[in-house]
Amino acid sequence: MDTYFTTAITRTPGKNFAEGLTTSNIGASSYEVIFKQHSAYIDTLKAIGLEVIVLDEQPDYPDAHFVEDTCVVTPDVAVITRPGAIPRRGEEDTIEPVLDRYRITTRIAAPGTLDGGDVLRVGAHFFIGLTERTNEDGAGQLGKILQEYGNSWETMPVGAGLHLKSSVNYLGNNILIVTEECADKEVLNGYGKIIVDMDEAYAANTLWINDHLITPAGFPRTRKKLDALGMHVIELDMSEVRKMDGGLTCLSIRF
Ligand code: CIR
Repeated sequence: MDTYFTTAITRTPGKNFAEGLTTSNIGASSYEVIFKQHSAYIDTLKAIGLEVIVLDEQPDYPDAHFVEDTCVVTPDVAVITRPGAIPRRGEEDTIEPVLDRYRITTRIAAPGTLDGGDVLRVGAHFFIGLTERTNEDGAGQLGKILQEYGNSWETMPVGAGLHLKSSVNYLGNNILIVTEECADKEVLNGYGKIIVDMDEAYAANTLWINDHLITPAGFPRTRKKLDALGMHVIELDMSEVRKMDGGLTCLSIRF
């Protein structure tokens, strides 16, 4: 059965957010604009009925508003990650006390590395992407914990994009949204698929919450495919978030 989400944890971007890691070469990002885009994101989550926790900015960690990477939350447990990017290591320590209020917490230990952006939950099954941020050891540690709580898991190598969820996301009802590059991956057989066109690949990072689909603005062919699913589709401008290699899923922890 599909998850019903009630809560989201977010963090306000710091004024130094543009000092965060990025590989995209699409211009300098503006604090005023990202602040507005982030506020619109929070308003949207509230409007669809979630309780939204907004944590204070973390000036020591310019990427800290990408909270998703710091943990993996299931109905039973919150696994605090060990982020793969060294400048981001420590963000997870700021999230653990927040998650302690909701779940038993446990941690990924060295030499494991794991970013939450590499973990896709489809009910009680988890796909763990192997990337520059998530290694076999980190995936194995997470898998063992998930299994202890009755979940299944498998790894999948990710060839393009920063994280697994840059390329594949779950939209409920056994449907995935995938980039063309991931469309034929054997591990994803058995799911319905929305395949985004190559030049709209960023829109594969569409966020599904309780029959609402939040998708980045500016990808009309993907929008049309999402509309055909009959769910409520909301577009949000993610321009400044994208400049820092982020997307809709990474701005919140949902459970
Ligand atoms: C980073 O490179 O870690 C950040 N600038 C972007 C993280 C985006 N996170 C995500 O997609 N889960």
